[in-house]
Amino acid sequence: MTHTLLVTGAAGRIGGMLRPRLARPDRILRLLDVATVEDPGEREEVVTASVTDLDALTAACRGADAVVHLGGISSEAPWHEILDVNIHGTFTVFEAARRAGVPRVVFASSNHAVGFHPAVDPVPDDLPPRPDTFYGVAKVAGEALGSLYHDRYGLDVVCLRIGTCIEEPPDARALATWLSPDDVARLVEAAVTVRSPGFRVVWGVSDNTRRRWSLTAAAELGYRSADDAEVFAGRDLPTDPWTDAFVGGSFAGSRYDEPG
Ligand code: 15L
Repeated sequence: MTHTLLVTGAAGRIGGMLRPRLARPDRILRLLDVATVEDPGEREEVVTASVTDLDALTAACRGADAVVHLGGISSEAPWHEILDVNIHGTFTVFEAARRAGVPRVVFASSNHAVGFHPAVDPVPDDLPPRPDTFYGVAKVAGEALGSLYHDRYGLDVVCLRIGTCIEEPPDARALATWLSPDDVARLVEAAVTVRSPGFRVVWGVSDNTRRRWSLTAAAELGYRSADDAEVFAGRDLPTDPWTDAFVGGSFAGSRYDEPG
């Protein structure tokens, strides 16, 4: 049987990592973004729409078996933008999934939902919200929406508190927080396919030698990391004073004031 995965924010960095890695002969990837999705393949469908458009999202959800919600602004931004794209956009995704009868949503949350927690070792799976930015507040809101849509409507919802998901660690902090391109695909695959997860919040991180964040909850989904940022440890990577202070590193340390 062919399965359809709707991926929001598919033209973004993580979307680009996932497309080749989630491709399966029995799977259609339905790729939604406001930006251009480059070179769609045979088993890829493109939907040009904003995550804030409920009608478009509901139409895109029809016939899908799961939604992987990556769409949104990927770092700190003015409040009204975060509110519209990241908070309202995430509500729209859950509501569209419910309306269209999609049983599962995998939500790309972030370490910045809990970024003002001290960077202790180990950091457990069940950290309560402590956002370090408006961006992090939106991730907390997304996790809360996931909890509501699970409890109220029975959707399976897996929230991934993603670390630094990029081709190679850009700084010293990422030697601990890196989530490799192959590992993010392994994690999303586990979250999409595990039987009846209910509502879960797990860390999204590779099994780095310097990792502080627990992988116990992610392992319960069936995720097994195969990568370790330590292979990049010999490089002269920039560091900052916030790495060892807060889970969210410089997002917590650098002050942002709302313009105006
Ligand atoms: C995130 O959530 C951001 O989207 C990304 O740009 C990185 O800053 C990452 O967290 C991180 O914490 O390294």
